[in-house]
Amino acid sequence: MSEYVSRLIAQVKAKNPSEPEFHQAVEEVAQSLEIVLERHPEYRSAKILERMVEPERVVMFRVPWMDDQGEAQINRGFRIQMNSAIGPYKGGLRFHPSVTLGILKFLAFEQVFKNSLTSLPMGGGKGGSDFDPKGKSEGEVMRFCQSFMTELFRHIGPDTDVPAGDIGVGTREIGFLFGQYKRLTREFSGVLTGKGLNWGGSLVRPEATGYGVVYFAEEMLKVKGQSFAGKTVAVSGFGNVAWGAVEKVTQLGGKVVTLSGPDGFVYDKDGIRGEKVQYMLEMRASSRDRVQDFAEKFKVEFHPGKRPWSVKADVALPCATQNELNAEDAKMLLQNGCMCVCEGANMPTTLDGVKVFLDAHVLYSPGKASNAGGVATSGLEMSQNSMRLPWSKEEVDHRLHEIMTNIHRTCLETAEKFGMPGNYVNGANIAGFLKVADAMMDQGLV
Ligand code: NDP
Ligand code: 2IT
Repeated sequence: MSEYVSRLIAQVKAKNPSEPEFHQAVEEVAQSLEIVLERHPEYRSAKILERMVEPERVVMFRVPWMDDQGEAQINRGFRIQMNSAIGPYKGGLRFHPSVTLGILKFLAFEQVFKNSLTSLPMGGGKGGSDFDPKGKSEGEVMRFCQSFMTELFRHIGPDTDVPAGDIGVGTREIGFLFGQYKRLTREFSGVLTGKGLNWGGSLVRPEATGYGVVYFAEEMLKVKGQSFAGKTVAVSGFGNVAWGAVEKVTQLGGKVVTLSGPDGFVYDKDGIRGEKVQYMLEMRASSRDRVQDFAEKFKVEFHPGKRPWSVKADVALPCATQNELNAEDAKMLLQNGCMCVCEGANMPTTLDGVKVFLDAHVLYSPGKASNAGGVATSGLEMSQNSMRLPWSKEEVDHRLHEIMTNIHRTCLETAEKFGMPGNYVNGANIAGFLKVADAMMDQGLV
């Protein structure tokens, strides 16, 4: 590692203690950028990377709300406005008990590069709360969302910062948040994406992240002259991203044999399709967070407390959460003949897991490239809101497909240009960086 990059990583660690996920995200990107910073000393002297690891703004606030028993509950809310060089801050909101400042900073940092790769004018941001939706009533979720927005509304806007969903935040929560924003501002605007279809949402947004992951994986397979037809696929997670991915893999002739939740994973040798895919929506809406329910309903194998990486699969799509696949899991996948790992979640693979995939030269793509279809379709929702004109399903899906194909090509072309053919990690990091860095250079020291 160059002295410049190791010094930068050391500074980030010293300045942001107890934020291991943020360190991990920065380390991965900074290592990829070594060669760029070498070739372009102007980025070093303008301290572009030093600026990019410092959020433009962080808002942290109290979220008080009343539970169904009449007891006061207090959560913590955040919005990280990471980088606005190429557009308004854009990125999801996560409601999960594991949410901390460090987790959201890693997600916001990743989002900057991802949004740049989409080619749409969106800066990077992320937010959320340590609120746990598990087991909460609809009334509790609504009161929480209203209280959350009562503070957040003053920091966001359709040309300032446009939040959306992530873990624990779907159309229902976006609805409660949007209703409160409208009430506070007396404005009906495209301030959030992932809205319901009747009130400004875009067709295909719910499916977009998962579909996008599979469109991207399809391009990866094409590089080796292959396709999804007849392939066995291991998916982790069971939420929004996993759902879209399972549906699209099945449409393309692949067979998804696993899903996972915090309680373990299910193995379905016949393949997850039809009503089983529909049931994923019910599982998520139930707020029970159990895939054992799926195993019981469809009488398939359930492996408590385990992750799905020990099964035999040609393709793996990690779609649950960060650091859910380590070096040992990676080796197991390879031993079982896995040829393509395409990330749906954000940073699901640990740094040593990534190294295993890169050293083995299998097809491996980082989430910031392959899961960009969600935010890209959010960008398309923003366009439709600005025009006040909705597009058809075919139009949105066609644009999503085109964007994913372009991101795939950009990653490979950039990797090639910088002498690392086939390395999607470096390709994504470098291409995502260059656009933002050049915009920052143009805009002066801000
Ligand atoms: P959902 O809330 O729809 O589903 C995620 C589910 O996965 C949660 O119910 C969660 O359960 C569960 N989960 C958490 N940890 C694990 C684990 N270790 N193993 C298995 N399941 C687990 O979230 P999304 O599908 O929206 O998000 C999944 C991932 O995709 C996240 O990394 C997110 O950042 C990323 N992503 C999402 C996009 C979107 O548009 N929604 C876009 C791009 C990326 P529990 O709460 O109990 O932990
Ligand atoms: O991680 C992500 O890209 C998302 N959760 C989607 C963000 C968005 O603004 O649609």
